[in-house]
Amino acid sequence: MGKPGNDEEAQGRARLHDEEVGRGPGGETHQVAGGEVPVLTTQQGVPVADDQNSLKAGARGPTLLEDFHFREKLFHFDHERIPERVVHARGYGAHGYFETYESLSDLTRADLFQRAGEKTPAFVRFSTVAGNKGSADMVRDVRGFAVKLYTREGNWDIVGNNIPVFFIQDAIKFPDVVHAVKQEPDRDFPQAASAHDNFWDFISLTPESMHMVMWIMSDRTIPRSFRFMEGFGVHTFRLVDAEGGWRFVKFHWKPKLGLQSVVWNEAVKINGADPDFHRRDLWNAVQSGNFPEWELGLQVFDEDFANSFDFDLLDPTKIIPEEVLPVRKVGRLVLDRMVDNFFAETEQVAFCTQNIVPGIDFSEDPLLQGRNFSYLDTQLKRLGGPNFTHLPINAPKCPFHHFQQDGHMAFFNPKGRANYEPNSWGGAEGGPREAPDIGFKSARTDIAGPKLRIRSDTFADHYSQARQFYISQTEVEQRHLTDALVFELSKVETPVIRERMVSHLLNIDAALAGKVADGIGLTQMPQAATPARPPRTDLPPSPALSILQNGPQSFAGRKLGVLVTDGCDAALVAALRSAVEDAGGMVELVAPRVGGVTADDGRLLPAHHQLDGAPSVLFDAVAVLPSAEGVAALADKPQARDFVADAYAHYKFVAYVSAARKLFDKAGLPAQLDGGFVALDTGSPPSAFLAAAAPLRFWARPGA
Ligand code: HDE
Repeated sequence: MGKPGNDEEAQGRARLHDEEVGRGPGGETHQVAGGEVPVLTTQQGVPVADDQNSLKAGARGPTLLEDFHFREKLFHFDHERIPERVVHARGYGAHGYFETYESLSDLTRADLFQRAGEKTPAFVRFSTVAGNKGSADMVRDVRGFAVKLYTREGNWDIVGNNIPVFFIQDAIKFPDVVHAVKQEPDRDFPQAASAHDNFWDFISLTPESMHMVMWIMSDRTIPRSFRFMEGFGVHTFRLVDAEGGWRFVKFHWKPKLGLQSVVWNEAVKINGADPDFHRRDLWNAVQSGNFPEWELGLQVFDEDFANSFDFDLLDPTKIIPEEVLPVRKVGRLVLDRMVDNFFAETEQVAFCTQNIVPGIDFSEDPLLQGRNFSYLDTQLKRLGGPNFTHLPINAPKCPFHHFQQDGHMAFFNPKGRANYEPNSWGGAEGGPREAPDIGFKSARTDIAGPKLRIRSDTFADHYSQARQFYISQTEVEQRHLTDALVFELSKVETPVIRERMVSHLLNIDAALAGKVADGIGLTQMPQAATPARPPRTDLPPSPALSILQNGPQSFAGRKLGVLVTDGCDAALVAALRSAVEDAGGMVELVAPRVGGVTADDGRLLPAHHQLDGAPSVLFDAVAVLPSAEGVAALADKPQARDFVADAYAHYKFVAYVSAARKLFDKAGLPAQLDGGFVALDTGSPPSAFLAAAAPLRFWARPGA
């Protein structure tokens, strides 16, 4: 018996990992002040007597080389880091499952789609692209949305983003776009920011990126939370059925709680107040049992559709609007468990686009084809050898049997005599054999052509869908997009690069180009860039592309920050809390001291945050509930004034009591409060506030 990874072996691996490696030497324990604890040992399992002092020749003498515990400890520490990912270095993951709604056997033979109700274990890692591992969460950037599905027929990785298109059409340009966006090499800044010359220089010389530019300048790149963003497989893939027939497919992940982003001024402040904002959000949601959920949607189409569509669907800078081809929801992804250890799981997880399963296949998209090389290659560098699939986070959860052996850190080499095939050793001794009936088969396609280093003519339209995206946005969203372009280009120091960008915008929307030109102080409008193919202006708006038209319908999953002082109305705070919790939201109290406040009933209300550490940018909406006595001291604090001024400036809904007026006045809020303010002590119950706050922002406020 015993080829690598048979059932028993897979279980053995789990046992080895959990019990032996994880829990130390044979369960030996001893009694200390805190109770019964495991004995500290070296990596070799030798019990350690003193972990505070190194071995010395005399009390003040040099440390001795023979101190193996000291040397082993430092040696291991010195090697704790592995190379961070070249892109997507900052990420955060969670475990969960994918549940199939109904059998898709008519479309694909992929095992996970055969049975309604089937649950497939999943691991998801969200990330930013440009920032280094320690960068802030809320930077303007594309978010990675990488899903590993441990199916019964192997691991399937959908390594996607929260934007359905990409900057470039051919993988050969990937090192260039990544070099351009990351820190400039002579100065090593800016960190995690596209607002610099090199990025916009490259982009303005790469017209194919214009569609993606519209997406990255929209609020899609400042998502409120991983939980409120979409995911996309980006490329066209294939679904292959049991008879070998195939159709094209595009993958979508739709958040159950609706789409939501923050505004830019808020993003800047969140990065200071809580650089781990997205991590903390996912951690808190999962740990409190509010498991985030997305539905998997498919856009399935045949070759006739592909041939008659406006654009080439092998081009990853193009989408199929949902209004043209609806997204069919086929299952749900639920994240219900955080990792035991960040490094072992989230850092060491190795996603590869080449990881597909029978029933799924690639398309000829040249970006996808290039990725299929790059991911495997990058894991070798990052994880140090070819056996990264032996790590528990990367190993399949189904049985697996093969003859691959040796290499760094080989945990599970074949047992027995056969490590090759064909061989003459019969039965189990001979090891696994190929299975033509159930094994992976590529979709049959007829491909022929001259060998050429070329870009297809059918990829030449660079502006039409950029325009379609722009005109699909609400007025507020268009304003944000314009402001983002003005912000980014204002950070560009070289005037010709700024002008070159405006020359592209002229091919997208003249009014947008005009506003950006005005915003960056261009005195003369440049000529429009010469397009490779004349842009179309007849594509209709697609409401599915707007965040605000696909936002939340309730306060579920959202967070209310409640500012309180001593003497605040305990009954009102309690009523508000239960209304928010009934709506599926969360409440956090903010007080002058973290120890809490003494409410009007004499009881202590413990606070989650001290005011300095909890600006209103951390919340989806706020309630300002000071007592008449407490408000004066509050109004003297700049942090309290910022709390309400920012909530107002970020178009948030504000619940309040009359006493808060003094703070509002000092913070410079208008005397005539708008419809985003709901007074709770003059008849409006908390439920009315929550109903009003369902859209989460009061966009009618001036300046939005
Ligand atoms: Fe990636 N990408 N990528 N990428 N990508 C990596 O793999 C690459 C692209 C995406 O959470 C790297 O393990 C090439 C598109 C995600 O671990 C690397 C090209 C999309 C993640 C790599 C692309 C993505 C990566 C770096 C152009 C959306 C993080 C470390 C052909 C569909 C996965 C690593 C995680 C990571 C290469 C373009 C998504 C270097 C060559 C398009 C979500 O292999």
